[in-house]
Amino acid sequence: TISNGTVFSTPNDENTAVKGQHRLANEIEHIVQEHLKYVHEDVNHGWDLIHQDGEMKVYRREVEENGIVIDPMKMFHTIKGVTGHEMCRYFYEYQYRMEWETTLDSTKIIEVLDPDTVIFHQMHKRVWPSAQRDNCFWSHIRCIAKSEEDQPIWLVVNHTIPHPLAPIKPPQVRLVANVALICETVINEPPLNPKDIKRENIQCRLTYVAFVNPGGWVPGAALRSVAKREYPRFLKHFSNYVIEQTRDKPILF
Ligand code: 18C
Repeated sequence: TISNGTVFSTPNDENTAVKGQHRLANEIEHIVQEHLKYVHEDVNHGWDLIHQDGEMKVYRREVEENGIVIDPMKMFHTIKGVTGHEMCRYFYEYQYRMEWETTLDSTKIIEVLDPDTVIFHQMHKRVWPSAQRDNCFWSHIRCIAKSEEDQPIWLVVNHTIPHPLAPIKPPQVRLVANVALICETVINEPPLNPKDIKRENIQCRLTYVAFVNPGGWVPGAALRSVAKREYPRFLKHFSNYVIEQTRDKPILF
């Protein structure tokens, strides 16, 4: 469906609810637009490159709020052989979550708002000596067309919200996160017939941003070292996971 140059994807055809017409629609729209606005913000000022591995670059901005470390993270990567849609699809869909997410003890869907928007409740692994963290968030996938010729942008945003079906149960601590995975597909040496595009002709340019408040005090130095280790690990592991999953499948544009 094209309206004003914007295409809202239809990934899932079991339409149980009308797309984009639910109580969180306005909030989600606002957060999605914020992410799109800052996606090309340059990282030369105030951001430290804390990890680099081939095409992968991980940046961090050191920020504390009331003595709690809430460093924003921003990472870039280029992944060969996959599309932006594929990266976002595997990131969004519940059934793959435990196969690539290494920081979780559990995940469940507690509400479906529309085919592109669900609410998850997740329990993270406990990192000694801090309390275990959980997170309740809406997750939204979207396709944004730029023009007829360009490949669309695909994105997923996960944003914490309270929910009656996910009360906070101490000693667990609820973290507050706002993360976005934003992907574009690049087609190299495109064959004349688009049907002849092969995995070797495609790559995905990815930006991932994370604003995470641990939701209670944790030793800052420990948090920074866990983050420095875990974010690159996540990105590498998740990318390899999608490469493996899609290798012998038809390309999902
Ligand atoms: O985006 C990711 N996952 C999404 C889908 O599951 C999810 C995003 C969540 C935001 C980040 C959550 C961070 C949780 C940290 C809990 C404990 C870490 C466990 C480590 C296990 C060995 O919607 C992928 C997210 C990749 C996250 C990388 C880790 C970030 C570390 C941040 C530290 C948080 C503080 C808690 C522990 C401090 C210990 C001293």
